[in-house]
Amino acid sequence: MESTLTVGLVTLDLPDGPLHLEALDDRTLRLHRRAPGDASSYALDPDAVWRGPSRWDLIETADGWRVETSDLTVLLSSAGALTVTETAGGTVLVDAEAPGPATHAVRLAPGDRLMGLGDKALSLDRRGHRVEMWNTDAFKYGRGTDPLYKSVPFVLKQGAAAVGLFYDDSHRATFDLGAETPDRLAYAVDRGVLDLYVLAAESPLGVVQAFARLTGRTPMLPRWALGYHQCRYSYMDEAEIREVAREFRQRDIPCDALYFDIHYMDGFRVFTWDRERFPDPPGLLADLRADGFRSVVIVDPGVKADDPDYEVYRQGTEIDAYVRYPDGEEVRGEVWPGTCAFPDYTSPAVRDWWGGLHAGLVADGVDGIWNDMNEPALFSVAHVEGTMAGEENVGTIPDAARHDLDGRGGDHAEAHNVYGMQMQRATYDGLRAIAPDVRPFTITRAAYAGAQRFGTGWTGDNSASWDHLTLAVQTCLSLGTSGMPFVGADVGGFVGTPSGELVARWTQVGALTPLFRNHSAIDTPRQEPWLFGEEVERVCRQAIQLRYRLLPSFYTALWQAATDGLPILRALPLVHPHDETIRRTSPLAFYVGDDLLAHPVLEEGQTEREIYLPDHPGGWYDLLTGEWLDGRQTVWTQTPLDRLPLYARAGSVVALAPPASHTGLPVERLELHLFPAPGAHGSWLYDDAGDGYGPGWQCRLALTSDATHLRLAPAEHGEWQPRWTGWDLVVHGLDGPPQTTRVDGAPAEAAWDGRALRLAVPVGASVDIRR
Ligand code: MIG
Repeated sequence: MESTLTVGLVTLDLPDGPLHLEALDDRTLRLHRRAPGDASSYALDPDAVWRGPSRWDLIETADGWRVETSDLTVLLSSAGALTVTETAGGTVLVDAEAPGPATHAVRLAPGDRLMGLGDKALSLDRRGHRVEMWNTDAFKYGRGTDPLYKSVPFVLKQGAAAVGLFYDDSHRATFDLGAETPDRLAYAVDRGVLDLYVLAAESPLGVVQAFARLTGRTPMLPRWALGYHQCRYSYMDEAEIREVAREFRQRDIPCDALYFDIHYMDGFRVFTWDRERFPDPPGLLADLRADGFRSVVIVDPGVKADDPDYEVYRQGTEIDAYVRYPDGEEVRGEVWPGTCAFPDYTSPAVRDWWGGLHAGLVADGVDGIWNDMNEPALFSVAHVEGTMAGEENVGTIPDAARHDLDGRGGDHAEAHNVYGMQMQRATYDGLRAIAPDVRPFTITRAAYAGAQRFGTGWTGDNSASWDHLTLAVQTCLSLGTSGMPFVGADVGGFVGTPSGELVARWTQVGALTPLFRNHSAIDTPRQEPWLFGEEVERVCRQAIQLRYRLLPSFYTALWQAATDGLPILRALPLVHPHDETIRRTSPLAFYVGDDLLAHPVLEEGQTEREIYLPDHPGGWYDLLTGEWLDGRQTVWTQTPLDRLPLYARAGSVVALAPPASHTGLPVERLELHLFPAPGAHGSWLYDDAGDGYGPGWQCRLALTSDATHLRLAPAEHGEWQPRWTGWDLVVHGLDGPPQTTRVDGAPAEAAWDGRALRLAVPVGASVDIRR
């Protein structure tokens, strides 16, 4: 065994080639077979800085190497098998056998759960399944359909310890997650190489944060991205979309964005408008904007290639933008516009060109871009003599096609899984350049690890069924666990016709998911919230209004995602990894940000149910009634159609905005609900202008409580001054009217309403209540 050594690096010269072990820091390892200087990863955040381990003690042993960082002890056998333990004691990871050039296997303990892996239509814990990484247009997918649209080769293994395994190779890969042998996780990549990152954090949320550090965080999105969005395949013309906008305002249902699906284009040619259906886009979009609606338009990758007068196609040929076969033939496939060519988004020049094409849409008043079909999905691939012999219709660009891969050159087998992500990147960067003072809003269907750096995503063509409502929650939670915090599923279901009850319950779930978009397919009835009778309309209005009331919490959680890599929605096992009751009772409950616990109803006809409140010092408060409930207990609760069970963590301060028809309206006063718990606690509240790149305002709302006093002490940071004229405090958890209430040290008026104390204070005021 020959080995070379630098600080933080060991190389084994194995018979099948070198294997490197590196430490990026004391808890982040990389075991890989890439050549030095190989920069092929599209997943890694180019801005991440790794300082190396603070300690790196390397000892040669009888069978390999023993390495110690300040936190981990790593054994690397002479054949390359890893064993990682916490220096303090616990086992992190044990390889089942030595890795191959493109394989790796890890031992699973009986209680280990396997989360992550992107948008799989499976329960949160994927153990026992076998899944593939290959972006696929999975129209009408069902439970277990695999693969789907996104490929995130990242597993969070939670047992006694939490560890992340990220296999950074974009080629087609498979994970056997204990399907073949229950105690073994096996990874194999086809034509790629082993490039494994081991993220050993102290908690599962820490693993997710470490993965975000590695692959990047979501950018801050415009505030309107968190509003309610209404989509349809398609709103067919100007009159129809104006009518939809009018209905929202007349019916007092909040809405921030309307979507234009493929029929807005002239013969589905990207970057054009159908002038018969939409004669005056700038006029229409300006009117919508004046009424508080943003406009998002779909842009597909396929460029119509059979029309000599089509400017976009012609420009692309001039810069050699399209993917070709090895013999130089352009890859042609059928998509909506007819025969299309496909831009190679793995080329920087093509990304620049594509990004620039959005200038016209932005000038027309378009606010956001929706990238669909970017797996890429091709209805059929044209047979090209000599190069395609024997190829089936693969539904995508054939493997042999050539890509730039940022100058390195390679084939579609390597580029496939990053194609959609690089399209979204081109879009994001284009929008940044065209309108530098505005935060881009992009939404993608296909993705690879790291796509969160370029915006948001949705979960594709789901169906209007109760099981899909469950899948929507599972998929959004899993994507959050996989580094993609800002996602949503089509509310109501895309395929099929939902019942009113399903739309109502799904709107409640949507009100809790970052991307809150109702969408439905062309051959189904329209699906706006008022089309299912008065009761459903009322319930949907209430759920959407609740979302607008919760916007300060969502915006704060978005800021945390953008700065700290925390998911916006947090599956309960990420927060309470050792609470076994969750697994049995509440696999689908989740946190929104730090403080809110959601138990949405996902079953038909469920008008009462059990709800598990996890262990939490000080317990919980029902967000809407203020009722206090102890932790680590199961409560029986009524869930009539209009009830969405939501709880606030004791010790938190939850800010509620007044109901509003859209996010563009100034928020005059914020309502701050204080949910005290014995001891020192508190919450974060973030605010800024809602768009652009100006300063922010971060406030730590410290809340302390003991037998005699309750204190709110806000600590404000940042240059931004929130525009609220004041805060209306609602203090829960008091036994009765207090003896005295002081605001910034001076006695103040406060009203006891029989359950809570209410008082108006200036923004940032400290409050001292003597019980
Ligand atoms: O084959 O653009 O997932 O959201 O409405 C259908 C039409 C193509 C699939 C997307 C869906 C969108 C639809 N698209």
